[in-house]
Amino acid sequence: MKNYPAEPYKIKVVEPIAMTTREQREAYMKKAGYNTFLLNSEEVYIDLLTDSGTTAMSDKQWAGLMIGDEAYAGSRNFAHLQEVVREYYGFKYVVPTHQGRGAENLLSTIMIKPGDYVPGNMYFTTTRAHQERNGATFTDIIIDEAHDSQIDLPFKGNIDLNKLQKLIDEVGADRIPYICLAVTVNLAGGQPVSMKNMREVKELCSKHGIKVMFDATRCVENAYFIKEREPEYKDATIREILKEMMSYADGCTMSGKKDCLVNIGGFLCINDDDLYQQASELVVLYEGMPSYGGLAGRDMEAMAIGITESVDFHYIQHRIAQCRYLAEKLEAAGVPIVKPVGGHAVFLDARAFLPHLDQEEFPAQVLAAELYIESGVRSMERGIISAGRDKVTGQNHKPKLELVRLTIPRRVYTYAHLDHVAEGVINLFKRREQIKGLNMVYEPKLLRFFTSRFEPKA
Ligand code: PLI
Repeated sequence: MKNYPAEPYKIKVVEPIAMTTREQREAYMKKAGYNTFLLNSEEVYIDLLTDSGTTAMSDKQWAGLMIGDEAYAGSRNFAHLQEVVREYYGFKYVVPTHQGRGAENLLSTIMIKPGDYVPGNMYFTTTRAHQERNGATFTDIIIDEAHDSQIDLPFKGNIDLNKLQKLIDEVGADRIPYICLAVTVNLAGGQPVSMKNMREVKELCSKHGIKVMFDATRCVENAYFIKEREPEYKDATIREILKEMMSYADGCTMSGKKDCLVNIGGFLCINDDDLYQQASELVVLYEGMPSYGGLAGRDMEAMAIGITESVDFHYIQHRIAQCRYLAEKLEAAGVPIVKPVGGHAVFLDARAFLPHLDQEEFPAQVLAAELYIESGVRSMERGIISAGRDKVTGQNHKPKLELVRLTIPRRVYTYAHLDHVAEGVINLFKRREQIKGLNMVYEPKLLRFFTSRFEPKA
């Protein structure tokens, strides 16, 4: 008998997906320069590229679109969004943005001065790019274990307080405008941060006058792990946990395309009056009026409703169970994956999968390309290509984690789809020795993983 929760929703609308042949997929992959970002969606059977903006919205959210108030200023949907954000997250101000990186742009621009340091629990691509663009150095202060794919810890996203203290001692608190604490940590495998750690980080930062800014993108997944793994929270609701988490931050950036269950949208939250004033002046330049910030009224409505739906226990329990279901199938066949399984994806360990390849032959990139050819499943490289180059030396960053992310969109695929994914990965694993590396033949300067192109090595 099954030992996983069935879907807590039923299907009202369907979207047919492409059924392709292996020959077609080989041609599509070649045309896309062996970069899964450059495939057309119509060439993909199961799309696990990302969980960002790929959510299936609920009937209530679609109904919400119809009550979009598209006034240029003072839209009622902004008022609704503000009310929901205050109620569920507890922050004083919210500035809508077109997506998460819009909020990162505002936050980095108003808070960073050249020469500053921004510590964080592992980097995220766009987040670090905005920090560096404003003259800061990103410093990774996540616990060491997060860089090892095989260490199984309940809160592998935690900040190492000694690393934080050391940075403060070395550069001085006045050169650390804020700490960026991601809940959960995407590139570590979707790993959560404990409530205890958040509390301790806040205490240490308060002592030194450093602000704590959350990257709240997957905060609901983090709340679920706290309920499951931190005994004192086992009887608390997801909503209560979320609110307490946010009480340890001075603000947050949010990509609404993940845990707010929408296809587009994001926001910046701030408690400080003066910082809010600065953000609301800047948002006019980059996004729009502070009361819509790059979003249509209808999008703000869908996001407000999505926030209320996201804290439903059965929704989030099912989401995490889907990740575990896929992971268990892969592990049973000996496929190396990141442990423990996080909240939004299963990550293949490409180093262990393809031990015969050097990191500069791009094992994760080639694994993602081969998985598509094998099964029509689109995944994403999260290794040396995503990590980019050192801004000073120009050398490749060489992250310890060389991963392929199988990201599960919210409320989109069934367990049968995941069976197909598992079968594709396992087939590839059986013929892993035949897989050769890639040469990079085109490399853009910024965020190269999106558009770089490759050719198979001879
Ligand atoms: O894609 P945006 O601009 O809405 O959000 C940027 C962003 C910020 N933080 C984190 C942790 C993210 O995961 C994130 C976007 N992630 C994408 C697109 C992903 O595929 O994971």
